Amino acid sequence: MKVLVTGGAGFIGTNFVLRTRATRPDWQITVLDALTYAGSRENLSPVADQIEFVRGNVADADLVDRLVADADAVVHFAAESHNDNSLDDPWPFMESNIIGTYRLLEAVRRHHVRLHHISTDEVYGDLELDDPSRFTEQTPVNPSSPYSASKASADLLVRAWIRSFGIEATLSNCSNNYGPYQHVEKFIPRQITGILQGVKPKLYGAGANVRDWIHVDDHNDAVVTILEKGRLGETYLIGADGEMNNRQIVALLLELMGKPADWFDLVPDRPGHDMRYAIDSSKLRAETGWTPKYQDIRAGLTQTIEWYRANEAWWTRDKERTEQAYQRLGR
Ligand code: NAD
Ligand code: TDX
Repeated sequence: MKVLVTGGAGFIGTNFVLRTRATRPDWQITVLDALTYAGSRENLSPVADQIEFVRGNVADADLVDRLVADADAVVHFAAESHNDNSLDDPWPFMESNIIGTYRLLEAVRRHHVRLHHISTDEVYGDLELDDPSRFTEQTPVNPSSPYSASKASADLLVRAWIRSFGIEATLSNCSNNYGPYQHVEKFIPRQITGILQGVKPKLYGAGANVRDWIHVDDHNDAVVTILEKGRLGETYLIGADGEMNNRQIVALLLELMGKPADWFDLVPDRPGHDMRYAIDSSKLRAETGWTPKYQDIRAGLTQTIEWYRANEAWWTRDKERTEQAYQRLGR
């Protein structure tokens, strides 16, 4: 199978390409990535001679048409992905996430190519802390930030192209990922790399917001499962029952990295900050048999901390610029 992976040089895409080279060696992989600040071609150097790499924009209609025409399936990870950036400058999110997805949809429609669209639980808005419910495939979209609104827009386009044009597509909405190769702007790597540099973790607001954490390998295994066993036209929620509040995550990182439990700062909150995400992934589990392998976040975080410790050169180049940007935002 010839698979076009968009955004394959970013956090989840890199892990997807490295992992599927090992688990699906018969797949021929082409990566399309614009190499924004969030993507790095070096991430793919272990498999550089086994894949094709194209630097380009998913919003470039001609390029996307050419690459899709040559593929059997597309896995669409490419997106601007950071909420804080979307609050600072929404436009790149509109172009990459909405127009980029539209260009892909038109290309898969023309060439009858299978598409799997990667999305996020953030499209469903947020839940209260004391609400026992979780998001399901029936939850109405209700996004809060320019980022999540752009992802919800893309999801709605995919659903419309399925219904109106009969394209062969599936969608998945996953909860918060952690693991190797995640950009230092994101919560967990920001705190791990800060602690490694002797800087206290920074919690937004009171640190009470809850996220539903999943290891990136479990997300990517679910994506492969949906490609191989998912029903066309369907949406699947991906989650590993990993709800924790941000204070609890920081407490675990401090313990695992040998720092006192009170060694953190509270900083001004993110505007519009979603309170809680929680995923009910029983549809995916019942239909495909997928289950997460990382049942224990302690083990997953230990592996992630070790990766950042061992790969300092990978993250130091982005760390200073990222922290300068946070300083401008007061966070
Ligand atoms: P990331 O920011 O680490 O990587 C995004 C990649 O896409 C980068 O390599 C970047 O260069 C590339 N890219 C951005 N705009 C592009 C464009 N216009 N054309 C081509 N390439 C472009 O993001 P990530 O965390 O790996 O997220 C990947 C996907 O997974 C996104 O669609 C995101 O919405 C979704 N997702 C992420 C999470 C999470 O916790 N990180 C959870 C659920 C869903
Ligand atoms: O320094 C910080 N301190 C802090 O308390 C940062 C960077 C974040 N936070 C909080 C905000 C959130 O409650 O931690 C939580 C996680 O923040 P992010 O890593 O920015 O993730 P989030 O906003 O939840 O979105 C993530 O999950 C869904 C990804 O970035 C998205 O791409 C994905 O769609």
